[in-house]
Amino acid sequence: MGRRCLGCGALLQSDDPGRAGYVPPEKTETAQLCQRCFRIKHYGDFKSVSVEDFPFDEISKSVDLVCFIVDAVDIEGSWLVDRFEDVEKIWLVVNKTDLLPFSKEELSRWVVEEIGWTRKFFLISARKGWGLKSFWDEMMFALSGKRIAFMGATNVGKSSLLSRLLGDTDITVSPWPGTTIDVVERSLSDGTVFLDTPGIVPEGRLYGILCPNCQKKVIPSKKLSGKVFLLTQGRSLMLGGLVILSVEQGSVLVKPFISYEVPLHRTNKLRIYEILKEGVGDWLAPPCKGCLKKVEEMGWEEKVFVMEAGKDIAVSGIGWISFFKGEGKVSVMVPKGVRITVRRSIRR
Ligand SMILES: Nc1nc2c(ncn2[C@@H]2O[C@H](COP(=O)(O)OP(=O)(O)OP(=O)(O)O)[C@@H](O)[C@H]2O)c(=O)[nH]1
Ligand SMILES: [Mg+2]
Ligand SMILES: [Zn+2]
Ligand SMILES: [Zn+2]
Repeated sequence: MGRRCLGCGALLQSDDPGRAGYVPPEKTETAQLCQRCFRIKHYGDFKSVSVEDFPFDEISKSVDLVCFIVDAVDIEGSWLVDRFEDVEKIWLVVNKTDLLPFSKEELSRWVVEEIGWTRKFFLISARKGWGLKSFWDEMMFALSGKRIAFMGATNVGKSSLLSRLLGDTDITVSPWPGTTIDVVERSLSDGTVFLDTPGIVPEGRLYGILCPNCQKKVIPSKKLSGKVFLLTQGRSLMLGGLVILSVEQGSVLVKPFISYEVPLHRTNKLRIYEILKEGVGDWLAPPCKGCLKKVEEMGWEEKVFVMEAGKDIAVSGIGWISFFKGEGKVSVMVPKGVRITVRRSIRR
């Protein structure tokens, strides 16, 4: 067996610069990191590599515990827990809670009541270190000497979490989905083995169809704080040129919770096609021109919901819109296939 990259888990090789794990021939003997990880770490220069047929099921069966990580700002989109047959073995870990403007109690109650999760779960922030001590202590109390895998959708922070827990900065982390490409293994002296794994690519997550530049804008990096908009009948709110909320009947006060780098534009529904043609990709971006072309090729789809105060429309991979006054029939336009969920708001 060859050596693996300490950052992304790829088998190191010097044959094909286009494939995962490449290191230049003069570094074959000494390199700890592949060229791709080196570039991510030192230049923030990301290259996407496709991960095919990763044996998720085999890995989950081979370990004693699966820490299933979900993204607090996209719980529905990163909720792939159903893939696992053996739920007994899963601890749910909700990461990136630092991005939410809600208390731990509010989120905790919502996970139980709205998601219906009755098993063990942790609310953490790998970035801020929140909740890590009790997570670590419980894990070591119950499972020291055992095999533990970190699994979940791409970009939820699996590698960040392991890196932070172990104080191991070799593990590669990046703002883009698809960073880890094979198993990254680390062992403790007591025999505990940690496996960081590639992310599962979720279906219907909006930023999955965008270029790395647009992804960086759409994926929230700062705490979300909604700005209030009043929308009356016939009015629309555009989240960049990616999501369009229109009021068909009634009037509502809404608060979009999305990355501050996605501009919000309020307009008349009648003007949307004109703006999509002339403004989006230009003064209203993301999407950039290239991403807009891709969206147009896929097509748009529109869904209608009856909304009232206390509910959210969550659009996987961009954020959610909270309704907190009024009621009405609204339509949501998104690129075809993007997942939309109506849910009870986290803050009641
Ligand atoms: N705000 C915030 N960002 C986080 C947190 N944890 C991770 N991130 C960020 O999320 C992005 C993805 O982190 P990774 O650790 O590479 O995610 P991953 O799940 O390993 O992703 P893949 O390897 O692609 O499956 C990076 O920009 C991290 O800095 C967190 O607790 N809060
Ligand atoms: Mg990773
Ligand atoms: Zn690597
Ligand atoms: Zn783009």
